[in-house]
Amino acid sequence: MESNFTTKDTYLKHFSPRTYLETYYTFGPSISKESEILMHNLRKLSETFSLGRVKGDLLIDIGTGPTIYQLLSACESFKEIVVTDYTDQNREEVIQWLKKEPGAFDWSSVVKYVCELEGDREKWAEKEEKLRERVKQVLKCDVTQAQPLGPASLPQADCLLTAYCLEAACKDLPTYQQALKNLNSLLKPGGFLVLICALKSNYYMMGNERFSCLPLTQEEIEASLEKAGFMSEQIDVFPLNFSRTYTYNEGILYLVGRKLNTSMGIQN
Ligand code: U7K
Repeated sequence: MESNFTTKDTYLKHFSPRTYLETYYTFGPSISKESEILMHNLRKLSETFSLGRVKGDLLIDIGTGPTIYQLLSACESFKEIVVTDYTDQNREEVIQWLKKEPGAFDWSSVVKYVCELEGDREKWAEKEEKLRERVKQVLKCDVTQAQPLGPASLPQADCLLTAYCLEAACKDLPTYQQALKNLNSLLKPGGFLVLICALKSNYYMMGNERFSCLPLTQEEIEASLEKAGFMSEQIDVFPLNFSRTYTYNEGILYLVGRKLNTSMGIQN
């Protein structure tokens, strides 16, 4: 049977970071569904990383896309951050921001919002600098491969973060489960997984182009995580939906899990 799921090749040829950023990450004065979801995710990430429970040396962001919002709280709790994406143009977009190149996307209003959550809106420029300093590498990744980062040798991470990536990268549930197993190998036993997913989403628009998404339920995600050697510690589902012009979804899942310690008896 032929599958119409968006291929990796289509991502390389047709994914436009600019169109995507302008559609989903314009943090304007008029409140949109997209910015409500963004603010919600920023609040959850700030709870996770600033309450001090999730911290360590190395955090790897899987499928960073062209965005950095997801790292704004994490950069306070991790010494080193590695960002990764399959598409060259997404990695280039992030590098532009890291290097403060002219024409880089302006994240400052999002950074200010996070600083306000963390207690001091005025520290936004320092936070930008901190994040730029903590991102040590920008790597290619492919979650469908047994070694998602290829031959790049990194120590196992203390935390993996992944937002809206796996459901876009995986065409069916078995592929999704395998991708989680592939990611498991990048994480220390006892290490944290922070996952954000648009539930039951089957597509998202970028300009006039439709990109596929694997519709997943909370139950499918939990079962897949368990099979892949993770346990879920915190699962929140929020009844937030993207604008129907761009996407179909039924809520946003925010999950914090851990890699099981497979050596018997020892629990971190
Ligand atoms: C709704 C609303 C907005 C998908 C979920 C539904 C978005 C992120 C984005 C992206 C890969 C691979 C493709 C990554 C193929 C790693 C994800 C980076 C959005 C939604 C939804 N979704 S935005 O598409 C913007 O940048 N990704 C990969 C897909 C590249 C193979 C292999 N390994 N992505 N998704």
